[in-house]
Amino acid sequence: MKQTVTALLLAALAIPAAMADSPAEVRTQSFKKVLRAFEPMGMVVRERDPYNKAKFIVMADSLKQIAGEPFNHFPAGSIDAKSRAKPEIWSQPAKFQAARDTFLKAVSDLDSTARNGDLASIKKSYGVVAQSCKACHDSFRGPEK
Ligand code: ASC
Repeated sequence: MKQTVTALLLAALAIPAAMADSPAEVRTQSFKKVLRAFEPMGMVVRERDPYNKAKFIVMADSLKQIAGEPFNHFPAGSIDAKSRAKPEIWSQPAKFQAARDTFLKAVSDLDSTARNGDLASIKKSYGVVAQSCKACHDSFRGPEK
């Protein structure tokens, strides 16, 4: 009886590990969070939503807080059936790091502009972030599988 209980407990403990997402899936979810933090600012920049300085600062802060997180989820060779990550991420690590740093700098600059700049300068800073997304995707993200 005691052994059965122990076995059941051990089996239950093993379930979360078996269901855990792959590193690539965790990474994708993390990038989606970043995109969801970025998009509301795009609505303002495209003048679909009104510009409110205090609210924009909150959005820029939120993006800055999480922008680096996906980059903690690139263990070597973590490409699964769905992942669009290219092998170049790991074969050209300096180039990949530079692309990440460019993105994080652009996000930080957008946050500064949100505090100190007007809507026109925010639009420019937002564009630099979007461009840094695209530059990294062009080099390091393959087509949808
Ligand atoms: C986005 C998004 C990107 C970049 C890029 C900008 O909102 O999802 O990948 O901006 O499209 O050109």
